[in-house]
Amino acid sequence: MSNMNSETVDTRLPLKQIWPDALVARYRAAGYWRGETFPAFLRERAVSFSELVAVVAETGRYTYAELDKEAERIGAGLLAQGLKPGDRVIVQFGNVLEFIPVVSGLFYAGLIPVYALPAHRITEVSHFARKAEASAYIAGRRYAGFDYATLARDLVSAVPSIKHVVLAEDNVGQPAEFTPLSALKGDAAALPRNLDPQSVAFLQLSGGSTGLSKLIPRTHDDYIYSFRASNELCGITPNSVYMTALPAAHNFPMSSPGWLGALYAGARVVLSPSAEPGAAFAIIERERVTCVGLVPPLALLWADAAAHTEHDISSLEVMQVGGAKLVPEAAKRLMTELTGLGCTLQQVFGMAEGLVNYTRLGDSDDLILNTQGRPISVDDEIRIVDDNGQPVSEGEAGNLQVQGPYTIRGYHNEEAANANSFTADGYYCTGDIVKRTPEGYLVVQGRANDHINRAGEKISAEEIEDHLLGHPSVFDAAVVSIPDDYLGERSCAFIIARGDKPRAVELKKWMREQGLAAFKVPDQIVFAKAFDTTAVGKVSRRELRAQLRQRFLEQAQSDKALSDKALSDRAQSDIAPLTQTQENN
Ligand code: AMP
Ligand code: DBH
Repeated sequence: MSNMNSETVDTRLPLKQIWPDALVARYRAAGYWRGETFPAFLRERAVSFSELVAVVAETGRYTYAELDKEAERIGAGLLAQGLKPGDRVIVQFGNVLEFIPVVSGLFYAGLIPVYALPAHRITEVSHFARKAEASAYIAGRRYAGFDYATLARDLVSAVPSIKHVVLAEDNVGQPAEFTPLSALKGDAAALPRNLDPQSVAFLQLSGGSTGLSKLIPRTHDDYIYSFRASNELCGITPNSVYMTALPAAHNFPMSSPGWLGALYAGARVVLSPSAEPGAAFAIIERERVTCVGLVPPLALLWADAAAHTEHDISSLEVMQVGGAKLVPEAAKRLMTELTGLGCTLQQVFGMAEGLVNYTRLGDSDDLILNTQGRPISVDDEIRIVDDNGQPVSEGEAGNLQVQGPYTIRGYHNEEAANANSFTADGYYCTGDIVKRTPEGYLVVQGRANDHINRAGEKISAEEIEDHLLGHPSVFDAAVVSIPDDYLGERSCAFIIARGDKPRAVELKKWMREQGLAAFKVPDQIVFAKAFDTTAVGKVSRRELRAQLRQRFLEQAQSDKALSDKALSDRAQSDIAPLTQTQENN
């Protein structure tokens, strides 16, 4: 199956994605998998586009030739430290200049990046490090007020496989506790050539629909296909300027078409450390940004701000919106605003596991407003099935399953989860409930599993419940999503206290102190006296969550006079009827 030859470096990995031979042959014959690798295409662009600007960030910019040189220095420097091709390296940066040469350098060295988000803290990062059996951690020293040296120290003591820490320091010249990024150097001749294009290039993170995030192995061939094809559907050319306003390690701004698509095209990548319209608009004006990807709440914020900004943002040609559902009314508002700017709205429904759907730039307003697009590839095989795995009638809603040339066949090191997330014939069960229009476009209706999609950040109910149960005053916890005008969904934790009831603010503060990403701290806490149990006294967590959520919503609806603000204030304390109903049981 692999096209290894004597010159090919074997990255020693159990990290292979196994597509059936017939599919491998089909994807190659169709020209999706071309045997390209990340280092090969990056080196090629350094020649073809050498003097053009590749990356712009707050602290500077690199041409393609400079990016190549910097990637070579970092890659060779890491090998000189004793890392070996195939080793996994946790990478944690905000939207800063160093991020792209670091990732490129890892590719050059045949090292496997594991992408952490800047918001992740020791709980998440140590989990990724263990699952990936990572050997190194590379991060920016400081970002958004957080000092990653603290996290590095905790990580080294928590995960013995981490033998190397490299930090992009801003205090050059001081004696360094960890290797400064700027100090890396090595022999470029030591960099491997001819990586296997079917080997795993990096580990991306899943949103974690159950428990902690899982690691998603993506190969050179499959991922490069996904952004090469995305470039075409999003109009990316060497003249494009792509802005990364969401965290650059997220799959959406990385590959749909993302900064990788932009680099593949020889376009310019602009990293914006802030997605706040004031700051981002100034950058759009300065760099003449043509394309940006946003989550729905940000897109709406931008549309409002665009109406009275002093900045000239007329260079914007495409605004992509994805990561969470953009409801038709919001899409309409957005489209009206964007049309005035001469900018096209594009809906994107994707997942780090693979499948990405886009509305096409020339689609009718009806399709753009009311659907989440259609798959990139005619070889993305979609099934929409009922809970027994049987196909639903055309046009009916059901569970979305997919296999295709850039959708994974299994998570890394997750035997149990793989049994649930993949069918016997290898389709990925997305957990999304969708229906298909006669034109073959998908409309997202909801999802089958209990995660909260908080403005595009996926939060597992189970993971948060597990953490809450660690608090001495929490007897039981159930976490659900509640519709939210701004975030799309917010998280709400129903808590049964043990002994003295803690205050909601204290519980939230305690959660923040657990070394968890801040977006996982429940937005709301509601105390209950008891949860319903089934007749046999056993609780199905899913049913329980559904029931609590339903009651909460019914109650909110029954009191129409209650403003959103008043509702959330009240939710900080007990909600009487809920508690009472529970008492009656
Ligand atoms: P992840 O697996 O963490 O990459 O998250 C992917 C999930 O985000 C999908 O399975 C959907 O549940 C959700 N998602 C992404 N884009 C959209 C969209 N445009 N509309 C609705 N849900 C979306
Ligand atoms: O939400 C996502 O994970 C997502 C959204 C749009 C994604 O991974 C993508 C496009 O590639």
